[in-house]
Amino acid sequence: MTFLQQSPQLAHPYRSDRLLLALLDRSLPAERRAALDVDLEALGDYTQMAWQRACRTTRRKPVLTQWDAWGQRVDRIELTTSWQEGAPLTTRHALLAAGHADGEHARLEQFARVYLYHVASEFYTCPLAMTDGAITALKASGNRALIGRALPHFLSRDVASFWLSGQWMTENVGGSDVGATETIARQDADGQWRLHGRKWFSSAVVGEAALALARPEGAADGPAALALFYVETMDGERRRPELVIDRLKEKLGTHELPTAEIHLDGLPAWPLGELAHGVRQVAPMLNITRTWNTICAVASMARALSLARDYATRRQAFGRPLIEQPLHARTLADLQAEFEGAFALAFEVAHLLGRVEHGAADAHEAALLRLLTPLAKLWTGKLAVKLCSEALECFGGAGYIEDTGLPQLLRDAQVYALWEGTTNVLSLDSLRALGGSQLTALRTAIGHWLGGADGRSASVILAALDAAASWLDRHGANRESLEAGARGFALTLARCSAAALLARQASWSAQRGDPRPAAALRRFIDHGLDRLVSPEIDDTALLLA
Ligand code: MFK
Repeated sequence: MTFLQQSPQLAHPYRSDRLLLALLDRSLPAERRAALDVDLEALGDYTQMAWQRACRTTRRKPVLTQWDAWGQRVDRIELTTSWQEGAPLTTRHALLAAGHADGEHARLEQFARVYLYHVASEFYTCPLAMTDGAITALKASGNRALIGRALPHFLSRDVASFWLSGQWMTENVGGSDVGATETIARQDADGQWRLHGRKWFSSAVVGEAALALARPEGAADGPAALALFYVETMDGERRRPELVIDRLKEKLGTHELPTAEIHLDGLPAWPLGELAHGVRQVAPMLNITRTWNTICAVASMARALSLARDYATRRQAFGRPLIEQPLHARTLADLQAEFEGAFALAFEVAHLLGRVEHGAADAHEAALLRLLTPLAKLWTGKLAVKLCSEALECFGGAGYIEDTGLPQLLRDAQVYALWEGTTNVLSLDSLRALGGSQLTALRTAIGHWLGGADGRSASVILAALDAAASWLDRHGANRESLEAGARGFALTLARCSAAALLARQASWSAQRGDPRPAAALRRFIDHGLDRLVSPEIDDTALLLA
């Protein structure tokens, strides 16, 4: 053999990430910035080690053993190496506790950790997200007994006392339509609530606790009659017999994540609050897990681009490295610009979340957070699939070969658009977040972010925002039209927000001699901001056979 391909090398995920470094330098007070460095360095080291290890080893999946050799039901799940490392590593580096520390920067500091750790974690971030959501929903419930019982475990920095929580909503009939939940909550002779039913997707079945939706026996149909319950899954060292794992799912991606179908056969449960309006009570959890989804989508994009960029410097074709070939360089730069927009929006949501939770937010910022959370989730979920697909193409045939580790990036990216609400469910949630009001909070924020922007960028962004506002005026009164165009509307708002945030970063970086964010902004704007569609009333007719 005369020629061998060089494999891509993963640059240090923290030290080489200019976007993350600039974000933290711009946003954090000096002493908090310095204190954070130790954890981010360590997580970057771990992530780089995990990539090198994954390149040397055959990928594994979790294995469920339902019965032991003597006929006992055991429902034991053997986890992959990264999952076994999850609890010690994440308690040591406070992936959950940091988000609930003091100060408006707590969430930013937490999600910087999540961003660095996510891909290496093999989606151990999924149960972490659920646990973070459970912490937030429990706090919002004000249920002091449950808060006192569960939060010291969920927030523990000591692996010996750490618990994970699941979120059990999805059912056979349910899916996105959570109101169709069939699980029943029944009180036994001692007044103890017990859950009976089947949960169809449980992504954190290895956890010690969960929040679950169920219909109190005798309650009416529909979502408003559901209640939210807290459950524990373990009885000392063994799983409670009222929780049965039916099987692990075979999924397109996230293979290391043991997603299970489970049966609840009288599992003891405690209501978080009133025995109704469970969706309203679980909503704080949804918004937290959607933020994790956003940050993790951006982390997958960062990984795909980092490898594609590195490979472009190594791979020689037609007499020169790919990076020197104009069309390849343009392809990568186009991806980079989209990624920079997604990064800016994702971390703005993280920062805003911390500001709102700590009472540091201005009047418009709570409404802004409510709107940007679904917008960021739906846009980054879709973009991750597109970007990972393009990034794989940058490797030619090698991007399609399983043991390069590259196809997994695309398979895993597909999940960001699905879980925690599909793109369409999130588009409709954006309308719910507006609640019939105009775009006042977003307009205020964008005006603020454009403070130092160049005139051309500012006018293009404001024109796209005006177009979205006019679209809303035109269709707001007709629910059918509004819903039919909700995705285009949401994507336009997401792109306008991202562009304005890029403009803010561009002016900060230009003052420090870095012209790259301004170049990313120009290119992002050139890709277009307006994704509005005119709703067609004959959509259904077109689809009929
Ligand atoms: C590594 C990355 C980390 C991520 C890991 C993820 C693992 C994922 C595994 C899963 O995917 S778990 C399942 C995820 N399932 C969903 O996300 C459900 C998707 N469906 C929806 O979001 C529906 O829109 C919804 C269930 C909320 C519709 O329910 P309803 O009851 O028909 O909605 P309705 O009546 O509009 O809202 C009920 C209340 O909740 C209202 O408040 P009020 O009662 O006070 O009027 C709403 O305002 C409120 N609400 C709904 N969504 C909200 C919200 N409040 C705040 N934020 C929201 N997002």
